[in-house]
Order: sequence, then C-alpha cells, then structure tokens
Amino acid sequence: MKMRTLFFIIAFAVMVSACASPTPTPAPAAKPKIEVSDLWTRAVAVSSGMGTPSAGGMNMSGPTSAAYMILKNNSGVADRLIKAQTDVAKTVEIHTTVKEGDVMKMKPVEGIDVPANGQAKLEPGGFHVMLIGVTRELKAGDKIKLTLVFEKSGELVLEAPVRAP
Ligand SMILES: [Cu+2]
Repeated sequence: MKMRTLFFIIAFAVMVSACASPTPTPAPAAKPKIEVSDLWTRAVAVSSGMGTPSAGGMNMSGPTSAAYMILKNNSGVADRLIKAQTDVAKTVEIHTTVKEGDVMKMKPVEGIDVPANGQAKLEPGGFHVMLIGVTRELKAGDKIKLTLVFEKSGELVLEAPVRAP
C-alpha cells in the first residue's frame, strides 16, 4: 500500500515536470501589426510643360498627388508611420494640413503616430502621403505601388487604387 502510494506520487511528479518543462512562455510579440484600409490615391493628369498649381503654396516641382488611408493598430504597442515610397513620384513626403488664418497649408511632418489599439486617419484636409513630382498620369482605376515604413513593424508594400478626387 505504501509503495503504491509512493509510485503514484512519483508518477504524478514526473507528469507534472514533463508538462511544465517544455513550456517557456514566449514573450508577447513586441511588434505591432498595422492594418491598412480605405487606401486610395488622388488621380492626377501629367501634362508636359506645366505642373499642377501647388495646393498649399509650397514650392513643388511637377504635378502632385496624395495617398489617403486608415491605419489601424490592433496591438498594445504604439507605432509610427515614418516614411513612404512609390515609383510614380520623385519625392514622397508625409504631410499634415494646418489652417493659418484662412488658408489651409500643408506641412511635412516627421511621422504619423498610430496609437496602441487605435488608429490614424489620412484624409483630405488632414494627414496624407504626398507624392511630389508625379512621373506619369494617374488615372482613376489605376493602381500604384506604395510602400509604407513603420518605426516598429517595418515595411508594408501595398497597392493603392487611384480615384478621382
Ligand atoms: Cu501635402
């Protein structure tokens, strides 16, 4: 009787240790995952010679366009959009729109914060990805390749549909 009890205790102990040992709980992923929705790029005609008038009175070379979207962060770690790239524009900047007196002006920003479990909206009259010196006509229905670079989650390569404003 005593031996049997001991056997069960040992068997139980072995079982517990077998279960417990191979489970080093993995550290929660520190990388946020950004979801992009409502992504679109403003259509722009590229005529030879004259560029489109710059919307904010900024000194820009060539036609400009902008990309808008909603960035959703489903993690508990805040992230930040710090850079964007595309092959259809010479320069890509991240802009915000501010009201100075009665005039809306665009200004480059260092980045756009995407709060933990929150979202950032890029929309006309607010934050946007600015395409400066667009090299080819962007027609409604086209798609352009847009790469977003986030501080923590890294690169995200997207196809941005072109839409008429
Ligand atoms: Cu802009």
